[in-house]
Amino acid sequence: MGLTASEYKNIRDELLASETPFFLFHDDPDGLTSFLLLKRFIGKGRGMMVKAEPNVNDRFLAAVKSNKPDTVFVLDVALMQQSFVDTIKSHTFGVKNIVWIDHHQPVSLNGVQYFNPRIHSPKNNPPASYLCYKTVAAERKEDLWLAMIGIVSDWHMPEFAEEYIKEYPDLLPKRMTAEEALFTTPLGKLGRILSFMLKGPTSEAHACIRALEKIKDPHEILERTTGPGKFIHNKFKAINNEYEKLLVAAKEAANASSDKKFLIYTYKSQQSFSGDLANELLFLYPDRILVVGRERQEAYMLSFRARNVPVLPGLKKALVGIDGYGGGHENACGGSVNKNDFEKFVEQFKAQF
Ligand SMILES: [Mn+2]
Repeated sequence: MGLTASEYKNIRDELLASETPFFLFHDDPDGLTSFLLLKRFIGKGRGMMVKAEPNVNDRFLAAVKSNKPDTVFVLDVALMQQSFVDTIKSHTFGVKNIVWIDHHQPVSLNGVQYFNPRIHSPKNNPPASYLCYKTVAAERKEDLWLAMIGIVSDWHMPEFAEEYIKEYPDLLPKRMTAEEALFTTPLGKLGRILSFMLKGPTSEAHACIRALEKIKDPHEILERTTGPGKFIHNKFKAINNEYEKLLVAAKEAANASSDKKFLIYTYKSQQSFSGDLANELLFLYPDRILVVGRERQEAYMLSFRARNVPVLPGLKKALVGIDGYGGGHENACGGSVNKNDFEKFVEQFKAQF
């Protein structure tokens, strides 16, 4: 499970050898905690989120140039462009090493030290935060709380969960599935806090990340016992109020509808909550096929979930003759459909199941 002992050692050696590390990480709890685990281990480095498209490409050249790192670490990001690698390793940029730690579909690039457990076996894909914690755990046992937020948020319950349960029985009372932990325990709430604190303006997200760097115990956030803990909780609360309203409306729609096979819910918001809503609604209504859509100017941005049937083939077929697109995993996927075609799309989608 995970990487080999020599791979973990390799990553450690790169971390310890770097004077000026720069981290590019996915803007979700898994990516964020990966960054913090490595930064806390070496006590230095700067970080930047990879937002929108999970792809490290030329849009990050300026940031690398101004930070002048000797090593760039890329965490929990599925894609990287060869042109980015070639440019930052050129004489003008002077980056010596690029270390890429990921658990998405393996890819191949030149000039990068690539660590992906799926290369060993396709089913071996624990989250990036799991890999980062295993890299630093010998010295940073006290960061287990942080690692567990990232790991469980990425739907994985690690073999060392018992250590966490022993230390924080109030946050995770017993071993359970990651999904159950996400929606029924304070550990799950911490996952949502880290997810929501990254939403909204980037400057606010950065302020929350700086605050999180100062946190030593998760109760500081949950119980607002320190300044940084309070700061993060306040940001979470503002975003969560909106989320809770949407969740209540979605539940009302689900309970009012006579259709118990599908749950189709659309909403308007500045923020995207579709992934979060779809996941929680699937937990609450495990037998339904879910479509959650955020209404934007021209189109609905959609999330699809189903537990008992693959939803991706139905989505693909339902898109025939529709102004829209979609893709993703068999049981969790996304897409977009033009407003003018939405009714027709829903009809075609329902006909597939
Ligand atoms: Mn991940």
